[in-house]
Amino acid sequence: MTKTIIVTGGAGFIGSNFIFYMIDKHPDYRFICLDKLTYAGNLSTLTPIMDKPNFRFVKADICDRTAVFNLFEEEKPDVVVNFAAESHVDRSIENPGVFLETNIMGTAVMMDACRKYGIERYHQVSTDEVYGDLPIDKPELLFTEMTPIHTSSPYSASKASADLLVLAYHRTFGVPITISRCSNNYGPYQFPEKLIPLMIANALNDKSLPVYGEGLNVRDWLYVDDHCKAIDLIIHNGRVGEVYNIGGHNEMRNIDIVKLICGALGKPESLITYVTDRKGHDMRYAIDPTKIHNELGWLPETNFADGIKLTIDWYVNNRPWWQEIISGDYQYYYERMYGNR
Ligand code: NAD
Ligand code: TDX
Repeated sequence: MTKTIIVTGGAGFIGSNFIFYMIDKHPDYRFICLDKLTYAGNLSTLTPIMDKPNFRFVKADICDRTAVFNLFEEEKPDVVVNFAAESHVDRSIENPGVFLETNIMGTAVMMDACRKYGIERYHQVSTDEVYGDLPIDKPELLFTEMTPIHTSSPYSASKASADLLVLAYHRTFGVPITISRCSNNYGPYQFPEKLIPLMIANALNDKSLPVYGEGLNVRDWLYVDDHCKAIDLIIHNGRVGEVYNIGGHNEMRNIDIVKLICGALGKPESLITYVTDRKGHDMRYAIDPTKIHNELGWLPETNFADGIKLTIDWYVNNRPWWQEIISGDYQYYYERMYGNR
């Protein structure tokens, strides 16, 4: 049966990949992308689908109650997938306010709209960072859905707050929700402030590669399409009220990723510069995806060797996409963040 799906934050990294994946997989569905187009949103990313009859782009802020309610009234969505967020930990350390506004208050507005107009499913895209971090020397420890919330940064605290609010709206008002908590994503269209695209862009420009601390922090990397497939499964078959962890058992140290990028691009490792560590830097993330595997049959399909090659090739072949970004306001961000580090 056909559905109308509102995707918030669909002009960003994962949201745009999700829309591409879904519009291909469910050509009979209607998709509405609601995005404020912050520094992280890029309308040009959506050019290939902009003229499709089953796609509509709406520039709006999820905190704007009137705009969100009007859109619900007009479109009567069956499903909402909320990707819209401030997503970069370093920016949340510099300026927490907008994280609280968008990630918490914006989610509250989305929940109120679902409550008022009714919804078949509201899906909240959350993160493994809500669980805090794990020690490096206990590799057997993984985040499960039962791991207590224990946040480190204003970003993760805001995402955890949103999760709690979503669960509260389910329990108190019966809003049919699901939540997914995914590990670090990588792939095409990721804003070059995040580790992998930043290192690729800098290496291609023969700029120094700023590794925080000693580069020993571990992240559990997942190719973005695998995340999109998991969300598709959850919104169709996931149990209402449930949280699903998403991750592919692919733990890597930051320094090893940066060296791999140097090798793949034929750049010298002497570009690597160790810089002052991130405040409150989480040591290790690692997801236990048993629940989503057992209940929904999800397994990651892209291994890291293939995924990182696809990603590096994409950045090599799509220079205008990221060069335009790094020639604008991004320069001021880069100077503030890395200038005296
Ligand atoms: P992103 O920063 O690339 O994109 C965020 C998008 O949201 C942008 O298009 C931006 O314009 C939009 N947006 C921001 N504030 C808005 C507002 N107030 N109203 C409407 N739109 C707004 O982020 P991403 O990396 O694609 O992450 C998407 C979601 O997935 C986030 O909720 C994030 O917390 C979560 N997540 C990300 C990762 C990751 O590795 N990137 C991992 C797990 C979870
Ligand atoms: O210049 C850098 N140097 C560096 O050493 C940058 C940008 C990052 N790092 C380190 C910090 C982290 O240990 O690399 C690791 C990854 O950093 P990010 O790409 O900023 O990601 P992270 O902080 O792990 O958060 C990401 O994963 C969870 C996303 O940005 C979040 O939105 C998601 O929720």
